[in-house]
Amino acid sequence: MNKLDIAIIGVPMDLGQARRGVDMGPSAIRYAGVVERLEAIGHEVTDEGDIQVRVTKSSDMTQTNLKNLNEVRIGNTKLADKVHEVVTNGKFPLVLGGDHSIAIGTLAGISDRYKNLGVIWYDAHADLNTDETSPSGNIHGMPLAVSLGLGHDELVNIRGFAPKVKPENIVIIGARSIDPGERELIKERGIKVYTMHEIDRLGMTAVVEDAISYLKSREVDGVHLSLDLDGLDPLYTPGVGTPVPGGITYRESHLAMEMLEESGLITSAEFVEVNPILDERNKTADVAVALMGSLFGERLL
Ligand code: HAR
Ligand code: MN
Ligand code: MN
Ligand code: MN
Repeated sequence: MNKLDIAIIGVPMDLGQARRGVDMGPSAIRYAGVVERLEAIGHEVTDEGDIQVRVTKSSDMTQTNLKNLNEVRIGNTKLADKVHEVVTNGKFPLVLGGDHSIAIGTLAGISDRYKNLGVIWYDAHADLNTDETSPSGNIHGMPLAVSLGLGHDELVNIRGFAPKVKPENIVIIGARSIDPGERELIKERGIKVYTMHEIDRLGMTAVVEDAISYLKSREVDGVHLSLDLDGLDPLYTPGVGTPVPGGITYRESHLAMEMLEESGLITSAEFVEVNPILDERNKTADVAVALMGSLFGERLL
């Protein structure tokens, strides 16, 4: 286990989707003992507190079908600056959500540090919609497209450059709800996707081994893990806003985290979509923290 200097950043963001309560995700994850858990492994952990998300509701002047565009942009800009600061100081950013729109800010904050950043997107969804293809107008369904430089300018250009990632450096794991526009984009850009079909068929061991060797063949100089708790089956993580049945199991997820830790590739991470209002006794936050344990080197023996 490599001793890390981990900086925890909470993002109480609930404006990228329609269900309130996901803004309490960072509190629920802290309550589940994230700091103590990572310290017990032997890491240096600093809780940097929360990014201020809800500013006074400013009237949106932009003509757009995107919900809360202005506030999502402002929150993500602050997050991006904070993540950039943390990375510049040599720390490992661990971002706690909040809905998945915050990946826009996280990726904007880290990507100028890596010339060839890899991304692992662990999620039931592809989050590859743009303002043109989105069926909902919810920005949490768009962050991966935004990071590719596709979608609304105000989101795409956070921190003044785009794109943040290359399509061939992305690996999606666990997808089982993909919209028509997303499917087209996946094919057109050649994005690597391990749907539930591949996980069922090959098993999680082969999927993660393959994902790791794929990213190595891309010669990535860092890998960001963006883990949406709805990637797991709602049986294990009921406290999410858009549950999709038929998901990844608890054991498979631990295995994936352990294998990613052993690869030594992961240089930043975020855990998103924890909604304590929809949860059962903080179960989803507990699972998030347990998975972080595995990702950061906790082992049974
Ligand atoms: N694809 C749908 C949309 O764009 C649903 C997205 C739900 N997204 C998340 N993130 N929970 O993975 O609206
Ligand atoms: Mn997501
Ligand atoms: Mn920089
Ligand atoms: Mn999702």
